Parts: sequence; C-alpha cells; structure tokens
Amino acid sequence: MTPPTQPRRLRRLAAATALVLALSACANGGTPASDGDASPGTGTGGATSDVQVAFLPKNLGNPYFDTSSTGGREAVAEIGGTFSEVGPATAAPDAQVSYINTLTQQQVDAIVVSANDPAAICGALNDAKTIGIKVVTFDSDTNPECRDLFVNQATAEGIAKVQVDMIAEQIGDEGEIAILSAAANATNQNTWIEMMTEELAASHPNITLVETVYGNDDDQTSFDRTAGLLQSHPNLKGIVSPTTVGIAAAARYLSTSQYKGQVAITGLGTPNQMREYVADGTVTEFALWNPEDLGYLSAYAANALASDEITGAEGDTFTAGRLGEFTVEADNTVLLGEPYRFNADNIDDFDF
Ligand code: RAM
Repeated sequence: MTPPTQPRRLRRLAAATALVLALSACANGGTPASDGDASPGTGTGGATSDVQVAFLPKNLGNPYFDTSSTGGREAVAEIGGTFSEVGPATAAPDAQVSYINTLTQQQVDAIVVSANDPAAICGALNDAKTIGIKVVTFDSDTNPECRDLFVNQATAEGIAKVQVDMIAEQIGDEGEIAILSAAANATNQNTWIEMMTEELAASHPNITLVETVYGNDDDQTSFDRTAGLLQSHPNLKGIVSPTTVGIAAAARYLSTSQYKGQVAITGLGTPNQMREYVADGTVTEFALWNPEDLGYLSAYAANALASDEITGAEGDTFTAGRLGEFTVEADNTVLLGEPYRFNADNIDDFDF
C-alpha cells in the first residue's frame, strides 16, 4: 500500500495511533488481497485519487459478491486508487468484526461492507470511523448511525413486490408458499420478507406463507432446507428465495426431484447460476439488479466521501463514472435502480 501522504490521513494520524495500538492486541482478520496501486485513472467520475478502498462482502465464495467486487475493482482502477477485498467464510453475524479491525489498523480510506447483521459490526465500524475511515454499506445495511452512506440496489418495496408478483403469477395466485432466506439476521432479506408478508396480506388473500427457513447463504444448508420444506409441507406450491445462493440451491434440488414443474421456485438470482434451471424448465422467472453496477457505484461513493467531495448528507451529488450522477436521498441512502426480471426470453442477454 502507498504511504499515507494525503491530508485526510495526516488529519487522523494521532487518533489512529492510539486506536491501532489497542486493536493490535485483538485483531486477527485476514490480510486483504490487494490489487496494488493502479495507474492514474481515466474515469469519467472526476479527479483521480490514491484512495484505498476495501470491500467486505457477507462472505467469500458467493458469485453475487464476486461480481459486485468486479465492479468495485473497476471503479477504483478508474479512480487511480487501490482496491482490496477481504471477508469471512461464513455469513455469521459478527464474522466481519475481525476483518474491520484489521482494515482499521491498516488505515484504509474507506470500507465498503454488506452487513450480516444490523448491529453486530457497529462497534468495529465506529472504531474505523473514529480515525476518519469512511464507511459505506451496500446491499445489506447496518443501523444507519454505524455508516456514512448506504448504497441500496433497489427500493425494498420494489424488491418485495417483484417477488410476490412473480410467485403469484407462477402458482395461479393461490396455495401454500414458503420462503428460503439467507442468514436469519441479514438486514436486507429481513426487510424484504417483512414487506413481502405485508404485500401478500394486502393483495393475495388466497396465498398462505407457511414457513420461513434460513440457508445462511451456504449452498449445502440451503439445499437441505429446501428438502425439509418439501417434506414438511406436502401441499407446497411455491418457494420464494430472496438470496442468490438460496434460489440456486433450491432450483438444483427441484430440478432432479419429483417436484420439478410442480413446485415453483422464484426470488432473486444471478442469470449465470440460474441459466440451466430456466433451460430445463425448473424455473420460469426470477429477478435481480446488476451486482457489478452496485459494486461500481459503491466504490465511487466511497471515493466521494474519502476525498471530501461529499459528506453523505441528503442532497449531496457525485458522479459515478459510466453510471453518471447520483444524489444522496433520505437516510443517507443512494439508490442504484429497480429490480429486473429474467426469464427464457432474455436470460442469454446477461453474463453475470
Ligand atoms: C445473496 C446475498 C445478498 C443478496 C442477494 C440477493 O447473494 O444474500 O446479500 O442481496 O443474495
């Protein structure tokens, strides 16, 4: 990493020294897989900077986060900074704490994190903020006071509604459904589930949500939970999985089972993971946004904060390279767009 020569780093040096000494006794997070310094950028998002941006997904090994990191890496290269990614193996509530502590010791300029729990990482993030590190949540938020900005992939209402609409269409708007979620504490899935439940009650009186189970964004656990749902609920007509890991595991289970074509599976998935199950008729339609754009936007937001271009206040504007200009909305939130539906007619137009 480059030596701390920028004014923002000098400003926080004294505070950092004390905190880093304290943290060094307890931190055992991984060393980031740094890309090293990129050449000064040619991005369209404004001035170049040597910003150090660290991405911290819910867990490693999830193609969704591999894609968001691809976007983050692209943006940081355009800016001329240094990109790194670290993360835990499992999506447990406090599994990210040690990684945040290590990033704080290393005095990166910004941490871009998808939270496994709204509160469990707040202490570590507050330590980072104390020494001037900017904190951007993306994909799955913390409590608002723990970060400077949340980059939201789409409105929670929109994400909930598209999933309810799809399952209603696929089961003829009646019968039993279940939800296969990610980790039980995940901020994003829990927000969407709450809104899906409200939307079902308000607009789909003949659909009954019989159970919600948690696959922890782990492929095997999600596969086993799918089997359990089908055994426990013989009249099940559909499963909604608001996680790319869950929907792919459930589709894989269904595709070789007696339930293929009988029990619908929809929710949020990546086209590359779902392609074979759309092709073989297991899956009719699912939705998502572009995770690469989400990571790209999040990295530009992190740089805008770290370079003091914005503070993250409502009404602040910044340019995110090829995605153009964004305005910070209420609750220090930046919105990427709206969810998009994928089906046999369009899935081959996408590669992520
Ligand atoms: C999984 C993760 C992520 C979520 C997507 C839809 O990859 O749980 O947080 O946004 O699914």
